[in-house]
Amino acid sequence: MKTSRTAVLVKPDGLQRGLIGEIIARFERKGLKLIGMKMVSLTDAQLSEWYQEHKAKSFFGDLKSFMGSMPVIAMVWEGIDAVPVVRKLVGTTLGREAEAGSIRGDFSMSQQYNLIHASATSEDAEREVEILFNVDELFSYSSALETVVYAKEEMEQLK
Ligand code: 3AN
Repeated sequence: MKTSRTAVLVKPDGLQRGLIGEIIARFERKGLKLIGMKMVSLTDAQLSEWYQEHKAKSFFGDLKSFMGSMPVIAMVWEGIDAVPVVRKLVGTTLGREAEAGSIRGDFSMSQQYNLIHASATSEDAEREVEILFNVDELFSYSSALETVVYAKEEMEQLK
């Protein structure tokens, strides 16, 4: 168990489909803590860095132009094991096959238009948070919900 933070983007299709509130609500209800959020237009340079692992893929150019075509909602969520917890809530890449109950499983039919990005590993999360946010755009505060979301010994992990 490890307290961690993870980067999330509501992609242009999520914005167009009016799913920002739905997506945020799912993370809130799970018990994750929002520590940063903004609307941002990602530059080509930011997207090249963001998707560096897909540089050689055939869809790289399309993916970048799609992601840069309109603003996205960038967020950072925090909690114990936040990276795998958020990935599970998001669901697998291909929306048609994603588990019912997950965000993609409930709302996406596509491989590219899959509504949302979530960091795959803690290392990715740290890199992605750095691409998106300045230090003064991330907030540390105690959440009133923490004492009912986590048991006492789990709370130790949050310190
Ligand atoms: P995930 O977002 O589930 O981690 P990745 O890292 O494999 O998925 O892919 C990053 C993004 O690239 C996906 N969210 C999706 O928008 C896009 N993508 C992945 N595979 C394809 C594909 N075969 N064709 C078009 N776009 C794709």
